[in-house]
Amino acid sequence: MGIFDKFKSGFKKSASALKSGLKEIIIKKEINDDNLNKLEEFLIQSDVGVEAASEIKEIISNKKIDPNKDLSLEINNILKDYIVSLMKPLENNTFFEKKEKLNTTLISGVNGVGKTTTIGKIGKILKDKGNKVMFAASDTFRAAAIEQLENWANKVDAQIIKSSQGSDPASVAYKAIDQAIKNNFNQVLIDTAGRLQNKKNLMEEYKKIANVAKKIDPKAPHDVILVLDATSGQNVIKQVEEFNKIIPITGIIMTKLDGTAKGGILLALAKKYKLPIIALGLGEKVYDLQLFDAVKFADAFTQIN
Ligand SMILES: Nc1nc2c(ncn2[C@@H]2O[C@H](COP(=O)(O)OP(=O)(O)O)[C@@H](O)[C@H]2O)c(=O)[nH]1
Ligand SMILES: [Mg+2]
Repeated sequence: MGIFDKFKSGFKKSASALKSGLKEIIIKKEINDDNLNKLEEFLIQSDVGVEAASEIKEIISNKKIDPNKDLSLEINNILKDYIVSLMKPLENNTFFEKKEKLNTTLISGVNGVGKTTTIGKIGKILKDKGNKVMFAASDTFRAAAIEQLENWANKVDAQIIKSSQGSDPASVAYKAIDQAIKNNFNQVLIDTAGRLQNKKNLMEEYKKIANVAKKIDPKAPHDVILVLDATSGQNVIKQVEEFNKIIPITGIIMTKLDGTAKGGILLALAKKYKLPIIALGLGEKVYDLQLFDAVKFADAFTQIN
């Protein structure tokens, strides 16, 4: 399966929800309030968010569409244009460009969203581009988390700095950056423990990682990537808000877009926050991370066959 096919198949469920919405309009061969409302409903069901859904509805109802044309195609094109114009400015591939100097990235997010897995996948892309990559096992909360990151480090041939379970996450990050500087690494990816955004002490600990990193490199962390799980629905909006308050987020990665009918959440996020979208997770394997491309996303989201 090529990368584009994989991307499309990842969105099959979201796209099929939309397809059912379009069917109503196509059968009736006209765009009236009733079936426009149905389309809006389907968009909301795929987590596009109320704001974007009603905007799309508005655009379609204001367009003079020739009823002799293929309506599903026409509406699909309108939708595609909407998505591309909204999301094209959020593309950011500079993150993956080879860096000349050390770049430190803090990976944050709540429990189980896919942080550790995503670090492994990012590590592979960066390695393939010729970077020297270091992982910092700053999720010291569970022994299994350290082991999981270590497995990824072995798989993608990255270095890892770790400590024992329960040790100070900030000191692991400090050590990793220190070693990276001494040994000419140009990428450090810091794993963190999944924390609930409403647990104050855990959030303090998260903040400390960034503060300690700054002591050794005033510009660190250069990137703060929030990992979000597409299956969490509208909760992701709250997560962005809370995490952004602690340390400003420089980009997001949305995982688990394979196997959900709720891929529209990315649109809702784009509408609400203008945060760069770094990449999308479409599976559990090493190559299942796609750099975000607005046109590909729009195509995959609106595929009707
Ligand atoms: N289907 C799917 N599963 C994923 C994806 N990313 C991560 N996972 C799985 O989600 C689970 C939690 O991932 P993990 O990296 O441990 O999350 P963390 O707690 O945030 O570090 C694991 O079983 C991963 O294999 C993805 O893009 N798609
Ligand atoms: Mg983890």
